[in-house]
Amino acid sequence: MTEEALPEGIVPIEGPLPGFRVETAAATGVVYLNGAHVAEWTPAGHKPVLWMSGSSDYQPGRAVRGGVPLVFPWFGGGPEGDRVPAHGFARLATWHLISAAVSPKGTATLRFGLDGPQVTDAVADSFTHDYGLEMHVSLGETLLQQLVVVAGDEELAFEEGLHTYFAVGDVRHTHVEGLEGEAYFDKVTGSCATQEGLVTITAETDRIYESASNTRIVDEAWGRTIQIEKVGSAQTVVWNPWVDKSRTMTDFGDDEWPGMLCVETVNSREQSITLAPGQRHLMSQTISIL
Ligand code: TA6
Repeated sequence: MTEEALPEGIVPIEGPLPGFRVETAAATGVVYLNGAHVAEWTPAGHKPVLWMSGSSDYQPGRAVRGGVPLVFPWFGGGPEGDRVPAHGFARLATWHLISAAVSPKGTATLRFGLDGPQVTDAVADSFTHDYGLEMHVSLGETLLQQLVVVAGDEELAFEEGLHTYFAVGDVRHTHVEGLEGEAYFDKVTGSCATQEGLVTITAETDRIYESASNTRIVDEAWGRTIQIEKVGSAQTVVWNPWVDKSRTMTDFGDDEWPGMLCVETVNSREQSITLAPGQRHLMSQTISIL
């Protein structure tokens, strides 16, 4: 799709990464071609919903610290913990724009594609090239993201995620509803547990919940509730690095952890996906301010 064909309300940008800025009556936002990465989304009349580190890298082929990094074809280090880069290579690859449109109400919909054969770097060579990905992003009063994975001529097994960084007023006065009673794997302690009551953040928190439920982030400091509705996802990951872990990340400011909370739409480990040749899988999330 050429720049000339872009509808009013969507403009190309070159910095800090190539991509597109959305400015409509419904919302503003930014999506980079690097990883089809939604970096900003601000619905009209609200504070920014997505968090972005002030220390993030913006280099093609490097992860961006914030917004909605895409996880494919493995989560973290993969089922055996031995895969690099962390969270796979799809978020580091340059996607292409398939189409762009703006609705009469100002919802901007951009569709991006990544074809397996396009991804030629050495890391991707450790994974089949016989697949296709599409990321559909609609930015308006709500944020809708749809990740479609299509298997080629071979069976395709993968993990996936939408690793959303949410902006909150103070994570110490924020809780997550919708995960009560759910089993989870605690990556901090290495043990399994069951969620008792609301999820509150009082230390480094890194949990993979076995839950297909919708969730709500209740931000007391900013007086807002963010709802995450999901389709095709069997797990929700909740992550905040807290003090010590933040200091180990060069692209994460030491004093930034109170302002963010990751609530992620995921299929990993026992919930990884296996597609038959030619089969498709859709995983989506719809984010809204209640
Ligand atoms: O989703 C939580 C997590 O797996 C954490 O363990 C932490 O590593 C986080 O992702 C950030 O990963 P990244 O590779 O973006 O630094």
